[in-house]
Amino acid sequence: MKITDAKVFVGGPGKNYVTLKIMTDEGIYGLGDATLNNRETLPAKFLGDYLIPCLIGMDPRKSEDIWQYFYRGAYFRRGPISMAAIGAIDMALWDIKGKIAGLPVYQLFGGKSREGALVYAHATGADIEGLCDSISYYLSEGYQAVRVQCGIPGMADKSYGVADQGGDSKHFITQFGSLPEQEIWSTEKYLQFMPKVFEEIRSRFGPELKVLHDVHHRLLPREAAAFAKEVEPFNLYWLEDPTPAEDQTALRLIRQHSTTPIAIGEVFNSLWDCKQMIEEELIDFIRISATYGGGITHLRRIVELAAIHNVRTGFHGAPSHSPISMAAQGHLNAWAPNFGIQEYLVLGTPECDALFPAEHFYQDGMFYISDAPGLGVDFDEQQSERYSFERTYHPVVRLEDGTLWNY
Ligand code: KDG
Ligand code: MG
Repeated sequence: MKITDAKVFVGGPGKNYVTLKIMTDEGIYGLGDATLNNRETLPAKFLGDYLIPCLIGMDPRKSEDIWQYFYRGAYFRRGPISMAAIGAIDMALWDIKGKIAGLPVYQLFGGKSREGALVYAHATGADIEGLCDSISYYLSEGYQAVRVQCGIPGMADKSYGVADQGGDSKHFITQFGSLPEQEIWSTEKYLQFMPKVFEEIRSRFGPELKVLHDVHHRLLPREAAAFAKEVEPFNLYWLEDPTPAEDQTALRLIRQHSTTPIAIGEVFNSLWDCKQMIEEELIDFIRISATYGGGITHLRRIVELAAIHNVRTGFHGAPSHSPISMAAQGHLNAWAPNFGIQEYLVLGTPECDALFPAEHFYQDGMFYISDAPGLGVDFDEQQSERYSFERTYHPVVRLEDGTLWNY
């Protein structure tokens, strides 16, 4: 069996998805996702200029060797652009493997460890009232876990993860403007207000609700340690990205002072970004995604390492990724012995469903992966002609005195 061709498409409904389609001489094709949020053309270009020419003629069944060829075989390794491109190839090869076997990909890992995978939604509000309305909405939709982000009084801008007032929090997408917007952040105001938000949520919704919160890399290690300790009584399911993710040792201070569970990793692109924090058991959930994490082959290696160190999965799944990557993660979630939770935003607009037809479904707070062979997602090339690339950016963040800060 040989790879005969591969194509990359950039675009989608309200979002630049980067979709790779690998064709073979036996008519079977595989799909992969290389969507690097707000940098979408770069993995697409890397695939087209450098990786696809090498792929032609390779045996698509050799997914391990092909992964090693592009990773170990490269002099300049890692980084989100390169790993998103390798990740898309790897997903597509697993898709082909499943289609050859006539099996859903999770069967190739060892089968299902659970039927449905617990998911969490994004609840947001400009103030506590708005946030509680948003939580109530998700509860009425059957969710058992919600990420909560709230506007901070006195802060000039909405804080991270808060939809514009009157905006649609159900489809919150972190891409803005054709040039970066600027947000102003105050750590002091955030630290004063956020514990009150958790207190109010617990008093209104009780102890059962799984409450998650994303600090989005904004705190210094000492601040994060104090905050994690202060919010312990509210029994968070996780506190995400308390400090900038590149400093693995920053998490030691948090661990020494608090038992609040820590989740990190949505910006990681390799095992080497999280090896130390997993081995030292400084975190509770690993959030690396199949897209920029080098695909299924590499993510599975991380999940295995995490499993022996009591770290559970909590893969990134904001609409930064396409339904192809969400399916790849869905197959891993069905199998992983150390599965924790999956971030899940409703991608299911009619336009998105038409572009990526699939039988996977959400029900009562759980995501169910279909039994279709391969990843179980298709890509409608005719639909894709409706869309093209539109440049977007993440915002940049400054402190109130003008100092540049972490988005
Ligand atoms: O591209 C950035 C987004 O994916 C990120 O801001 C989303 O932090 C995020 C999350 O937890 O979903
Ligand atoms: Mg996050």
